[in-house]
Amino acid sequence: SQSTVHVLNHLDRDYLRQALERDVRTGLTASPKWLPPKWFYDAAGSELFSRITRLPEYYPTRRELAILRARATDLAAASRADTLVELGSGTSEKTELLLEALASAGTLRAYTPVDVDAVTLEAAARRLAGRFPGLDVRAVCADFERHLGLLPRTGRRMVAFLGGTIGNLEPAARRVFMKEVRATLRRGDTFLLGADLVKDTGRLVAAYDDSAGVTAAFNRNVLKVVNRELRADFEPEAFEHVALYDERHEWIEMRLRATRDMRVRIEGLGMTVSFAEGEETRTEISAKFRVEGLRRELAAAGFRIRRAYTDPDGDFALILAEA
Ligand code: AVJ
Repeated sequence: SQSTVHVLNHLDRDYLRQALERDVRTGLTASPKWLPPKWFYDAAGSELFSRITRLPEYYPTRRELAILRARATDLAAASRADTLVELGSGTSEKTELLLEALASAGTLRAYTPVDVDAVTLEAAARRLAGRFPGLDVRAVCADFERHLGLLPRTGRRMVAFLGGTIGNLEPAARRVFMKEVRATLRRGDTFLLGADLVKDTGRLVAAYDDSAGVTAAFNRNVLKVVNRELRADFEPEAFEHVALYDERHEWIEMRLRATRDMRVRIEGLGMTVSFAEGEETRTEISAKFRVEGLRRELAAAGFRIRRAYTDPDGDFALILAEA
């Protein structure tokens, strides 16, 4: 039986352009300045993120994989899902373990990866369709914060949100997001959430400031995206990569620090933005969690906790919640 692959591109160039325009205008006229992390992920940014996941300092991917290796069979049995929907799927590398477990359990029928980067999305969809004969792969190029309404409405679904990407949302946005995921699900459907846990500050900071400079290149990539898409003249090398841990909020912040006074022309927005030497633009937060806090937030969104696992070192959590 052949697999089928459909790619639904909800993010056409106009939509993407408008969303980027709005974000860049809003973020770079704010004080302090900020840019949302979703714009890291063009093809080059996705490739840099793949390299990050293999860095010695970046533990989350390996820890989550270890949990999946140990628990995928149990998660598949507990969910009895036939349709796996993965938000922010990227290369879908870790997903294979879940798909394998669901296939072995005999329930698997369909897989819907959802990602903003169309190139990475389509490559992953084709790879997994080749790997799982008979699998109905319906990839959706969309922004998971905005397009949950486009997800499949049939079958017994598991929505997976892995890798700790939930940490990119601020607490208020996280509450809204969890409630929206809950609202798209029916009783018996499940939500599988991967989240990075609070730990020693040194290890946290090292994971976002690696010695090879890959995270720095990933951080600066957002400026290259703005240059290309909005005809701007940022000099990425004139910005320094900053990663710090905010103990009060329990999140990592990535910033780009201007190394000198600069005026940047953004032709596509008809605006010029000034940066003072030392001025920092926030490009990402990556919140770190406690298992108890995650349980509480999921319960507040209307989920019942079915499983909560961590790796043996307690670095990362994987929680299966049921609608
Ligand atoms: C893909 C959002 C989970 O926050 O750890 C990695 C992105 N940023 N290094 C994370 C990221 C810098 C990553 N997430």
